[in-house]
Amino acid sequence: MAHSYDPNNIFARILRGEIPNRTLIETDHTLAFHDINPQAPHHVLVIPKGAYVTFDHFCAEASDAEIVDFHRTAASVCAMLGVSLGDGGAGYRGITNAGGHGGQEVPHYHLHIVGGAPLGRMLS
Ligand code: DGP
Repeated sequence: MAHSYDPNNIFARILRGEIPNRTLIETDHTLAFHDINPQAPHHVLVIPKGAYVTFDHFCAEASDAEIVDFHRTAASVCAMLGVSLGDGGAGYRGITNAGGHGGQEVPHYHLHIVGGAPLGRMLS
């Protein structure tokens, strides 16, 4: 079944400039901005500019350029936040929620990057 994308979801409206956001990085294909309700000292959302609902939808339909740009932008966010192990940081967690069982609230694909404090184990 095809993914159906709601063009009026909150992140689509952020991308259209209808709702303000605190941008960290913007590229041709990707936007990274601070979460409005941070769950840790650092909580950034990375979203593609294209209309994709979930991780699997993005991977199936986005171009290679979009997919590479998305991940490089996410890595740049880690560097900017100082959480990357390569820069001597203490680490972070990347999370994506998909659909009802995944607890996804905003139906535009996004990667949460969370860090700045020990996060404990989620899956054990
Ligand atoms: P999820 O449950 O994975 O769909 O997470 C959605 C996240 O989006 C949640 O952590 C809160 C954040 N969020 C919702 N509305 C806004 C908004 O208007 N601005 C920003 N910056 N973040 C938002």
